Amino acid sequence: MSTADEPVLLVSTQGAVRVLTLNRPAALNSFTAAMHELLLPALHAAAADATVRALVVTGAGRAFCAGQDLNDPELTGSEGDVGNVVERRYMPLALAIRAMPVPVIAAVNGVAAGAGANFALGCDLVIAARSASFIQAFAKIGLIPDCGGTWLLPRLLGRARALGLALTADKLAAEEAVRIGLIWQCVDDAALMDTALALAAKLAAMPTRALAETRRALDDAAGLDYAAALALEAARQGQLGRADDAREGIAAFVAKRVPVFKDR
Ligand code: T3D
Repeated sequence: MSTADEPVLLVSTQGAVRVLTLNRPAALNSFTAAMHELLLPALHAAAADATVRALVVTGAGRAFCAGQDLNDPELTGSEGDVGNVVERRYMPLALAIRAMPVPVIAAVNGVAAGAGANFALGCDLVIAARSASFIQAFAKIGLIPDCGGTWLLPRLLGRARALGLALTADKLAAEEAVRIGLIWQCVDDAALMDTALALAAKLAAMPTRALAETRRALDDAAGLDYAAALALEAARQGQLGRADDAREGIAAFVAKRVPVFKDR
């Protein structure tokens, strides 16, 4: 249970895994200016810390995140300008997640709505509790999907399902989200954090730089034709092949020992 004195973002570390917990449970962890002021620096800090090799984001209480706090003075005040909030808050947030040098797991513990849904979907792997759900809530309040939704949804689902979710703003249950390919995995509620942390620990022991380069290559290849994507693979593989982790991975395989990866 959080108190008024608790920070709206909790930061903890378990071995090589950094965990960021959105912590405004009474308002379903919706984003405020104060939360953004902590979240982006926390992402930058994790990115800059060489001891961090995987990141988990989750929410406190019964929700993951209900998107923008629609009561926040930054939005409702005289300076309130939705486009400006999106540009100053959600663009840097979405870009920071996509540029993390370590794999990012969203452990979606409950409802993820609006920018909260797309914040999760922008992560590398999304694991949801069985009771969780995803809502592109924007159309209900006269807005379009943001925090990367217009880019992510059609790529994850195809145009028909992307538009279906965005136009209806209907709730999508976690199991259905797995079935249609929106997220990676759905587990029993009680198993969510253990599953997410075990996966994060597994990824943390893997060649971090190659994992981040895999994300980057997939994203970059999405805008290329086949031949250009093959050329990009060759160029990036060339760089990784000269790095210590690839030498270590190959040497460990040949010597039949467990590799120790250090690149980041
Ligand atoms: O605006 C910009 O800057 C542009 C950026 C936009 C990005 C966006 O994210 S736009 C979309 C914003 N989000 C929403 O529209 C979702 C609004 N919330 C809901 O539709 C529902 O709360 C949920 C479907 C997520 C959950 O429903 P339910 O029935 O489980 O919970 P509830 O009773 O509606 O909410 C519980 C409390 O959380 C309630 O407060 P109360 O009555 O107990 O004092 C509710 O007002 C509060 N809450 C939920 N979502 C928000 C919120 N308070 C502020 N902002 C919210 N987004």
